[in-house]
Amino acid sequence: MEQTEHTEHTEISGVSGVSGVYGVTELPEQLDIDKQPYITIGTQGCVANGKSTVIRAITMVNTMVSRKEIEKNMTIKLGYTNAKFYKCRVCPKPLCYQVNKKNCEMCGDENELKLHVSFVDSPGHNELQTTALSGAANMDYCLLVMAADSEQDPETNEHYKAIKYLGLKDKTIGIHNKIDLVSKSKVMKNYASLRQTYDLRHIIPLCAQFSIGINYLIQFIVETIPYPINDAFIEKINSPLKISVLRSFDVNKPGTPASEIKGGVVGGTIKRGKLRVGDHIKIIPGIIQKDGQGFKNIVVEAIVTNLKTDNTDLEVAYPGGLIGIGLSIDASLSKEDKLISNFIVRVDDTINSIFKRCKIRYNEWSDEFKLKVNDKCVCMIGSIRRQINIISINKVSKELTLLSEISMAGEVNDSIIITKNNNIQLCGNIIEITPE
Ligand SMILES: Nc1nc2c(ncn2[C@@H]2O[C@H](COP(=O)(O)OP(=O)(O)OP(=O)(O)O)[C@@H](O)[C@H]2O)c(=O)[nH]1
Ligand SMILES: [Mg+2]
Ligand SMILES: [Zn+2]
Repeated sequence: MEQTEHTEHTEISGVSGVSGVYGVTELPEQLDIDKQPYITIGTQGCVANGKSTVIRAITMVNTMVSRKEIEKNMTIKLGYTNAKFYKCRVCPKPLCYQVNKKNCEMCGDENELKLHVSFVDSPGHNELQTTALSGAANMDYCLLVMAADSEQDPETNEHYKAIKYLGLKDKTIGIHNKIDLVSKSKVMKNYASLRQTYDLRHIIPLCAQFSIGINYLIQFIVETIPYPINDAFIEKINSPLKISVLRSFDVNKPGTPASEIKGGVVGGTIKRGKLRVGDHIKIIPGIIQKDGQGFKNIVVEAIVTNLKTDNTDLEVAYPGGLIGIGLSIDASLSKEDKLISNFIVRVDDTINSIFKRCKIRYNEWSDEFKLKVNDKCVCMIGSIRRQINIISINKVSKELTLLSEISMAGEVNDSIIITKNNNIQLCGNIIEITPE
């Protein structure tokens, strides 16, 4: 990466250099689905349609953990939980499929582990749409949750658009939730209209609140999602490291003695590559600070001190789910999600750049888009969210140039989403970067 007058690096002392493990080609037999989930399933859908309730019904875990979320009974931040899907070799379907049960609940036999997934629970509220989009951009499969009692659902339409533009339509399971709230004939009518509105392969009826139909959903998940370790996955993990930072924390409780204070922790999803304890990484574009009239970014370098998925310690982490990454940085840098809106790459990465201006090629233009030159919009590259100005639009070549006041990071081919007033305008890929 080019260092410019606006780009500084924080220094960390005692760094002994890059651990010499890169370039090692991972073999499939080194991967163990028991240790880490290699699949991420996200939820999408309008506020209060029951996304968190569906995840709770499957996993018995409440993904809403912050006080504000509990008080308001709504998801505000991305929620995470891992789940292991087992199958009893003896018992009949669908009850043979059980979540987080090593031994069969019915016959006591040892279950067979079929899938290990990480659920990402997105908020549905319109104002939190970019949070939902950063969840959507990191999922392999999606549960689009619709509610049987709501006729008009413009927000779910937005989420459906996101799924479509992100190329996840055929990896989405529609869930027709809250069927307990309306009559059977209304459910059927509503189902027919969902079929008209959404071009999804599967829409499954459910009452998540009382777990009615949940066994069938669990069976469906196990039987339709393929085993994750395949050639494409091996290629992905043997590519250069890139992580989307989705959360960041200070895990020290007030009053922790100085000798026990831990460094900063980020929650990230590995998009490609692998990360080991001891690796030397950089966080780009880094910390943003006001600088006179404008802003400057400070790239943060660090050593990985520990890795976790849920509560399991890992020596090496691969794509899938949210990985808790302990870093050799001051925890005040990462408190309260301060490091969201960044990528993590190897310290010597040269593929990604830091920039304010780029050109993108978008996938499709719809007449409902209201984008014009000089419009102020929001763009998302991974979890990086920026206010941008549209500099030019060429509808013939489907190219658009944008400029942000604050540095972004990424590489050619990264996917990008542009929204205006919380409506998705278009999705595309970066084709040209003007580095700082
Ligand atoms: N009757 C009924 N209520 C349900 C069902 N599923 C969820 N609910 C209720 O609907 C409300 C919203 O559920 P949540 O799971 O929080 O919805 P959400 O989609 O996660 O909401 P946000 O995260 O805020 O977008 C809660 O009060 C649930 O108890 C269902 O199948 N039937
Ligand atoms: Mg929720
Ligand atoms: Zn059994």
